[in-house]
Amino acid sequence: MGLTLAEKIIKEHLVKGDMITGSEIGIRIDQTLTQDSTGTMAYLQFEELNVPRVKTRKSVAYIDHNILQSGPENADDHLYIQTTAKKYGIYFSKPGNGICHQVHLERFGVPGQTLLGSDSHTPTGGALGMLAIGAGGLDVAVAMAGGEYYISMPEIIKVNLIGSLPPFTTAKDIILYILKNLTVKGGVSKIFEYTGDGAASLSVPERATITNMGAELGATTSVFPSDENTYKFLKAQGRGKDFKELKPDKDAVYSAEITVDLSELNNLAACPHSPDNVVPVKELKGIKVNQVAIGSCTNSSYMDLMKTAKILKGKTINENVSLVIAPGSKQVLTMMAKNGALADLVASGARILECACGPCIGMGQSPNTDGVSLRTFNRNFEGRSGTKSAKVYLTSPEAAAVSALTGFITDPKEFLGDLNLKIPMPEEFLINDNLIVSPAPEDNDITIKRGPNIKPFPKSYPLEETISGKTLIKVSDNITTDHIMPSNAKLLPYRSNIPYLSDYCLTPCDKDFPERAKTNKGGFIIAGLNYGQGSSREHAALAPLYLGIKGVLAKSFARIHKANLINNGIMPLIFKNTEDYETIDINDDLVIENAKDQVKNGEVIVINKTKNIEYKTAIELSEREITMILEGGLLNILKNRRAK
Ligand code: MIC
Ligand code: SF4
Repeated sequence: MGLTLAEKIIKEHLVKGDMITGSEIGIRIDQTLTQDSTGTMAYLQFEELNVPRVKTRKSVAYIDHNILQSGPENADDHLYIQTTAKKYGIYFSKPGNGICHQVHLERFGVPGQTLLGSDSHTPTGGALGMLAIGAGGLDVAVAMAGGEYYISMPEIIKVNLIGSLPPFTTAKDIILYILKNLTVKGGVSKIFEYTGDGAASLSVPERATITNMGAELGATTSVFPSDENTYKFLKAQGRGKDFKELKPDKDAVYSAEITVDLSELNNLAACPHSPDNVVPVKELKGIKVNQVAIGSCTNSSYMDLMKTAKILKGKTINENVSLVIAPGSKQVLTMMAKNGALADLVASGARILECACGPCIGMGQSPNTDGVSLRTFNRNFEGRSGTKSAKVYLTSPEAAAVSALTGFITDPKEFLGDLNLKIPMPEEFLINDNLIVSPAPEDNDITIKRGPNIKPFPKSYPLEETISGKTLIKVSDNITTDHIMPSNAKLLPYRSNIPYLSDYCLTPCDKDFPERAKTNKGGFIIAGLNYGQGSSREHAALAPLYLGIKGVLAKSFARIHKANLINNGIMPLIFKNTEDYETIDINDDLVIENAKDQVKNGEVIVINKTKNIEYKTAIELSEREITMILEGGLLNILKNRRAK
């Protein structure tokens, strides 16, 4: 029986387990990436592992999220990451060099290799035919130390792209179309493997828009074959030697198949407040726009911004619109500075931001109260922009640029007439890696610089026999990590200070939650479906751990967040009867007896003493994960092992 492309890569990296859907496998990791908002934690954890040098083929630390320096915290964290990288064998991409996923694609990604990143959009690398997965910082730290990465073997879904895109319809519209159909929970435990003539026709940056936003489906990852277009991109990046042709076997067997006819697609937009709330742009016609933001790891490539520049050239943006543009990398920005396209952007009224995540993670550029912001990004969760009442729509750069000109949400087809927007792949990108700092040789005496904002991690303890506590909060479906651990310009500087951050934990859902948790010395969280979707931030597990959360009872969990809870010794419990969710209220007293045996058996009875009801819950753990829950988290296990 033939293999899919994802199976081929997994097979080549398989260290533990068998490739049977749903069973746990451990894979060897070739490359890692971190960014600064999760990186500080990942490197603190790496240090705890006591390994003198990273053992991966390549590890890169990027500074792209926490770039606003309104106090010393971010700069201190950058210095901590830079000195750690230098010491332990990690390449360091300085602030200004660009967004991790864009730069990694340009300068480091290699077809057929595995990449683990402490950022949920790491699957962007699938555009090059990598098996690229997002994870919590601790998992990335373990991978840097040479440990394998564990997932349950996903189902592999074939996405057959046929036909070709109509004018002004883009890769963004392909993934928005898939999101509309499959929703933000549709990809959990799945790998999406793209094939077909339509896939072959897309350039690497276009493929990257799709694999990037596969994260919004909740997918483990997405992957494209490595073909002629991959070679063209790598060659233009001066990395033709990294190319390797990769494709699925002809008789590969997939769990399911989806076909998308590109010729039938429209310009689409995700409406507030979820990336799967998708409608045709033309249905939004006439909505007044206050802000347009172009950039983010989804749509900030050279081609994306050149198209934007072509649309804006010689024109002025609408007087009521603020247009901000954050190029994905220094490479993109310098190329556009040299060929004059940057001048066209500036002349049209665009405000050029540094090459970083910027507004995507609420690092500035929050919209006005009740404002409408049209963004080329991947997430539009409520409040993520920094303005709770803002309405954020997600579109392609084409739709964003024309809307900036008209001041209203506008379908590019209606505005652009016969403008030729084809931007060919450059023969050569401008290559200058002067902002990538190489690590020091192995024997070095580099001193790591630690700012005063770095606080110790919260402690976790082995599981007790009887666990009791109150229901501290009850939340609905699709709660994101942005709800659990909000991120914005004010909070991101505290990513290495869990005690501080924990005062904001789940406050978008209930502002009294942290106080209630502290008063009751911990307890339980009750949630609906797909709890913890979105980012990989393990702070969404560390802050609850600090607040004494013992378990989360949910209808289902998002993959990375579930792994982060387990890594930190917090029980992810799944209601066997989803109606039970309705019967629990805040402040109910819950008890779990014989916890250790129940966890080992995979079924945990939670007794609601207040209501006199018992809930059957499943705790779906591998042997390895059972040990983590019993011993109070992965770091404890690794430390105990060392002490023996
Ligand atoms: C995001 O897009 O939410 C982030 C910020 O990049 C996160 C990482 C983080 O929370 O620091 C992600 O996607 O993993
Ligand atoms: Fe940065 Fe936004 Fe991409 Fe996250 S989604 S890595 S914040 S650009």
